[in-house]
Order: sequence, then structure tokens, then C-alpha cells
Amino acid sequence: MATLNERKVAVVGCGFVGSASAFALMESGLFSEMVLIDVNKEKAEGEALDISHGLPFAKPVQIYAGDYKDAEDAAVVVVTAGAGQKPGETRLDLVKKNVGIFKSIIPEIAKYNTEGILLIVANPVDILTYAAAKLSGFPENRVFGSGTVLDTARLKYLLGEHLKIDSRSVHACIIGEHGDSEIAAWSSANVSGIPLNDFCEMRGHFEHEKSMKEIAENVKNSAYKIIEKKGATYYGIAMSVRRICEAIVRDEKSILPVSSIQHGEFGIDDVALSMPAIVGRSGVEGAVPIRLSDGEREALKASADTLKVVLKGVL
Ligand code: 6V0
Repeated sequence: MATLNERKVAVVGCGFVGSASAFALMESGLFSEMVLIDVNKEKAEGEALDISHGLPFAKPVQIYAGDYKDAEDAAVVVVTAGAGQKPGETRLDLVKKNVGIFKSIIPEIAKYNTEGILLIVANPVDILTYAAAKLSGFPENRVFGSGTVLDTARLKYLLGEHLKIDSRSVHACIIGEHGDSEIAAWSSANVSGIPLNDFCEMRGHFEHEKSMKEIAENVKNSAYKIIEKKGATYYGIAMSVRRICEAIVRDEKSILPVSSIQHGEFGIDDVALSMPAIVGRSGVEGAVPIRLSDGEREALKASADTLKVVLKGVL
């Protein structure tokens, strides 16, 4: 078995999401080697060439198209392969198609690479994270999904716009399913330590209930809206992949709402969904207890139940 190369990433699936992620990872300077894998090898080769031509403006990375054997020493394997959402299709509609694809991909990865981290991005990401954990046989801390990292970025962006403040100073997150049953954890939201409602009032906003509802709905419908307009979403998720890889490679112990298998927290068990977690070199290194209102707890439980029903149907 090959020794892991801490500076190597593999991207499986080189469609919109895989290629945008590969581009963001190239620009990040985090890795010195990147292999692109796709069932359509020509596509992977084309992306590898195109992205490599930006290297004189970035830091050196060896980028090439390859096979699963080439991923044997990758510290992180980012899995974006799968069909994308069609207009009007929910993420859960994709489930059967993409679980089928995972049944062929994940054992291939695990055949060559037993020590790396599997970062699942394809949708429905929570179901596929659970499937990948089971199909790979990897310890659960090394198999997790991008989950609601993207939704959380959308929430921070929208709150930043609403409050005319740098979105990086907004501390708020989306938890649960990356999808229709996701929950905005308003009761723990703050701007630079100031409770959200207090900060809103400082900025002249007083209709808290109405604004929170609108913003949460806007976050939830972002993907549908973008897909309707341009057919796919990929830049936001690419930056999310880059951020998660940064936390892993630099062993940052950053707190990110990634999707991982839950074990009894909030009465949720044996299903993957997003909760704030410490992310570092070993992957998901611990859960972060989050303060939730009774309503948020109930919604979280309902989100888990929704996912469990889907899981039952496919695994
Ligand atoms: P796309 O552009 O159709 O790309 C999919 C790629 O996967 C194509 O290049 C295919 O050739 C390849 N592929 C298909 N089957 C296999 C296989 N068996 N082995 C290797 N490669 C294969 O889709 P797009 O890139 O837009 O989306 C990919 C996935 O990401 C979809 O499931 C999306 O729903 C999902 N997204 C997840 C997001 C998240 O936040 N987690 C965000 C956006 C999209």
C-alpha cells in the first residue's frame, strides 16, 4: 500500500463541480499534485490541460488525468461524480442514480487508497456520504460530506448583504440535510459575538421573524434558482471544497458544518447530516455542541427522519 502524500488530492468526476473545484484547489496552493479522474477520460484530460495553463500565475502543482490507481496516495479524494440536478428535480430525486454510481466508484477508490480522506460532494450529499462510509469500510472520521458548508456560506453572504457587513464577521450556520429540510440555526447566530437580533437593530432592521424567514428560504432555494438560470451551480461549492481541504491539509481544527454519520446527538442516530464539527488532518475530529431552540431541535429531528426514509429505500 502506498504511503500517503499529504500534498496530493484526487478529484473524481470532472463535470462542472469537479472542474471548478480542481481550479479552486489549483489556485489555493494547498497541493503539489492533483489527479483528475472521470469515466470520460477525455474530459479529465481536457480539464487537466486547461487548468495547468494557469500555473504560471499560481504555485506549482502537477495536474494530470488518471485512473483510480493514481489516487492510491492522495491525502484527500474529492468525489463529485454523479448526475446533476435537472430544473425542477430535488436532490433526493437524484438518489437512486447516484447511489448506483457510488457502488462502482467507492470500492475502486478503496481498493487502492485505504488511508486517505473521502470528501463527498455529489448529491444527495448526506445519503452518498452514508453510502460511501459503508461502501469504503473506512473509519467514519475519514468519510464526510461538504454538507451544509455551501448553504452556510450562502447564509453568511445574504446576512452580510442584509446588514451591510463583511460576511466573514457573521457567525451563523445551516445544519441538517443539505436540501429541503435544512435548518438555519438562528438561536446561535451572532455577528462578532453580538446576538443577531441586537446587531440587526443596530443596523436599522426590526422585523426579525420576517427577515429570518425570507433569508432562510432564499438560502434553501439558491440552488434551484441558479439551476433555473444557468443549468448548474459550481463556483460556491468549489470554494467550499477548497475551504474544507484547507482545514484538512493545514490541520486547522476549523469548525465547519460538514455531513457525517451521527451517533445519538439530539436523538439522531445512524444517518449522515451536517452539524458543526472540528475538521483537521484526521478528518472529522469531533462534534461541536450547538445551542438550539426546541423548534430547531424538532426541525433537526424531522430532517434526520426525512433522510432515514430515503436511506431505507436505497441501501
Ligand atoms: P456534471 O457536470 O454532470 O458532472 C458529473 C461528472 O461525473 C461528469 O463529468 C461525468 O462524466 C462524471 N461521472 C459520471 N459517472 C461517473 C463514474 N461512474 N465514474 C467517474 N466519473 C463519473 O455534474 P455537476 O458537476 O454539475 O454535479 C456533480 C454532482 O455534484 C451532482 O450530484 C450535483 O448535484 C452535486 N453538487 C453538489 C453540491 C453540494 O453542495 N454538495 C453543489 C452543487 C452540485
